[in-house]
Amino acid sequence: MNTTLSLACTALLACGSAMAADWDMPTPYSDKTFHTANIIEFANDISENSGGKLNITVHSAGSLIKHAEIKNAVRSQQVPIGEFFLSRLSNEDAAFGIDSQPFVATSYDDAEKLWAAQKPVITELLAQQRLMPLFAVPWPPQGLYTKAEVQSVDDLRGLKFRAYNAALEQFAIQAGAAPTQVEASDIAQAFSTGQVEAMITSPSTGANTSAWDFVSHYAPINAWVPKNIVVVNKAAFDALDAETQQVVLAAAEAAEKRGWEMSQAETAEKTAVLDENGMTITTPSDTLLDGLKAIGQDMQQAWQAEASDAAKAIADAYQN
Ligand code: PCA
Repeated sequence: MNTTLSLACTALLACGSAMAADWDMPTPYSDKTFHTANIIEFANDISENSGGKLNITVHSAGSLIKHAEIKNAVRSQQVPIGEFFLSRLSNEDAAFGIDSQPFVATSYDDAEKLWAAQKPVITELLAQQRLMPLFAVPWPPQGLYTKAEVQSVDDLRGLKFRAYNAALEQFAIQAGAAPTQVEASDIAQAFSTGQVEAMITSPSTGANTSAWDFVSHYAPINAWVPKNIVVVNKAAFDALDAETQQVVLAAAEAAEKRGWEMSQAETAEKTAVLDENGMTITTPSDTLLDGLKAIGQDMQQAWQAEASDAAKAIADAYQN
């Protein structure tokens, strides 16, 4: 060590803290959400395993940056890292939206296979924006919440329907419903003010928003298994020393594994919470499922017609 540097570093602590990085991390969903719990564990792993060289403060529920702006905030380096709902980027490239296409991947096994096909493609697309994916975790399969039992697609006609992305909006339109985009954190208010009267989401989001306060029936149609993704700005990542970079990558790998396990456990646990709170859980009829799947097929054809080569490559790899 040269003299200047050793003088500057005589107080080792001061030297260490000068090198420590503090990252703010915006996320869209509430602290009750398993994704958020998983991310807090990811952040804790990083501070511990880096010996305090990288400390991540999680700002949940859109409190620092609104969901719709998180990706661009990471891109512009307003923040170094963030989480968002992956398929919300489908307007940039259909490759980002394939996990939210109805009835393409409906189980965890399918979702895993789809993610294996999707990951290399979106890694390349995100790299063009100097973003790097760290890990992705699925929500439980998406089910239908209504104020009465739904026997067929006809029963959805005219319902004011909560949507969270373009694919769900399209699905609702084709079912004859009237969709409105509402963030997860605004669900209870949207129902209580009559803005919406039905929704498709996971048992997790249903239970976390006390869905029994505004709907009575839940049908696990398991229509798709969408993911959240955590991305980091490449410049922020590159500014870390090699050892800390390894700590981040290892924590990300552990978070992806833990997150998928948490998600699977949530499916049964949160469906039981809906039941315990008096909701009627119905097995969807064949008539209902056939009707919904027919909409899914139409949407898939439209998706294929407009998809980029990158997006089509995912579909091909997934189907083979
Ligand atoms: N919950 C989030 C996304 C998918 C899900 O299960 C939501 O409803 O907004």
